Amino acid sequence: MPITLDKQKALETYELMKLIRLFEEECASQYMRGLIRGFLHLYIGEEAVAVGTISSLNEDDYIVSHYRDHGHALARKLDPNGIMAELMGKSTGVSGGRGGSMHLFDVSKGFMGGYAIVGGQIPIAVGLATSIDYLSEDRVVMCFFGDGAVNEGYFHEALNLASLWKLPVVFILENNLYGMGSHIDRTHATGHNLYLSADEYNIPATQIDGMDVLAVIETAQSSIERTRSGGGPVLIEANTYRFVGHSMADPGNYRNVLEINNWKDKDPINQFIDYSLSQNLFGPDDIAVIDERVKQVVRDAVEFAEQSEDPEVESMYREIHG
Ligand SMILES: Cc1ncc(C[n+]2csc(CCOP(=O)(O)OP(=O)(O)O)c2C)c(N)n1
Ligand SMILES: [Mg+2]
Repeated sequence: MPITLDKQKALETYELMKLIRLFEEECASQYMRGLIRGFLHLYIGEEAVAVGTISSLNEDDYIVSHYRDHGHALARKLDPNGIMAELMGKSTGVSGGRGGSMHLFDVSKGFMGGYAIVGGQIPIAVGLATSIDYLSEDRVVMCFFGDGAVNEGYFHEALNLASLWKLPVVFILENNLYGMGSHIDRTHATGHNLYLSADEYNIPATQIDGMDVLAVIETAQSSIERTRSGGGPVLIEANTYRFVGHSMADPGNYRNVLEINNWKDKDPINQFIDYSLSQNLFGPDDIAVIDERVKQVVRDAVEFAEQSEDPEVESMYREIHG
């Protein structure tokens, strides 16, 4: 029996996914204008994973993400103005303009960072979970990583410890089939069912359709519940796809149009609209209102970021820990 949403939850789910999509399309434009510089990894196509999982957390739970972190930050309701300002390197950015796209951070939202080292965030998540355990807090840590991270040694070290110490971590493996230009057939010995790696460490793991936000919500809710009630870590492998290149610098020649179009047919936002309309959860008028509101949020974010000041040169060495 699939999960059912009430109207308010359905509208919120749609709005967050649409916000991520439009915000990131705008990021691509601002990158082309030269106002966002450096690396820019977009999450377009993967929105259902961030929204379905993060909207199922409590406000004081922790989140640790990777460099493809804008979607997670927006789903966690970090201020879109502060995110855009961070992308443009402004002092009003969520990390003071010194982190950029890959290092969004907001402790007040339990958003403990995007990290650029593939899989480097996984031991950090386990460290946070150790602190929760030590302090006997009622929190969980949600840790996002890609298929590429499964091949890193510290993924295995971290899962081993998390399981041994029954730590409250919900691992979210975003399997978008590629690590940069390499398909998982060329990088992983099995090429599929990556979630089975968790078996080795006695961690319950599930594989889900990451393009179906309802499936994501359903599995996220039960997995979070299990971990929160002392059941130890869990792992969810969400099968998904990025509709765009690895980063803005990637022309994507390693994928063919047919494959991309097949995945675009499963667009998580379109699928959710079709479902919601067919179930009378909301109507075209609701969609029009939300779309207009989201466009305004994105416009405001760009204006805020453009008008913000660059960080002071003196701030360069502030908050650096060696
Ligand atoms: C330890 C390490 N090795 C290599 C890189 C270079 N690198 C950056 S992103 C990336 C691909 C990672 O792919 P995946 O984990 O599947 O995440 P996705 O980009 O698909 O979301 C690589 C190899 C890095 N940042 N860190
Ligand atoms: Mg990947």
